[in-house]
Amino acid sequence: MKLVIAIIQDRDSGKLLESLVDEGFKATKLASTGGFLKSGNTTVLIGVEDHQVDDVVGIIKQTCKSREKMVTTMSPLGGSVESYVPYPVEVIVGGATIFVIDVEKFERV
Ligand code: 2BA
Repeated sequence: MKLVIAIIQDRDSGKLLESLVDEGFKATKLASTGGFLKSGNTTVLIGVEDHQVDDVVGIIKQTCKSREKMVTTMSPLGGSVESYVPYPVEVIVGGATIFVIDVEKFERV
């Protein structure tokens, strides 16, 4: 058995969960926060049989879109570390960041 962990954008979570449930997969949604942007994202846990991993990854690819986000960062003014000016930087946020890990034991009691 495998555990698929997908970190996705909040706005894709409804569609992904709906598609997973429609296809008969069980999933858990967790509220999470990205370390870089420090803004909310969604982590979805999906426990599946080994042969189902590609199907789940396919559903994630179909439902989660990458988008550009503007981040305001601080830059030293004229090389001086005492004065900083804010400037916008564009980052592309996935799609999805997907980890697939082996499950040693699975039980439902
Ligand atoms: P964040 O850490 O908030 O990162 C959001 C986006 O900012 C990233 O999108 C990437 O485009 C950019 N970024 C992240 N760290 C950066 C850095 N040190 N320098 C420059 N740009 C940087 P994604 O790569 O699509 O990641 C989306 C979210 O997935 C991340 O949100 C984080 O919550 C998670 N994630 C990505 N890679 C991970 C990893 N190796 N381990 C754990 N979580 C990860």
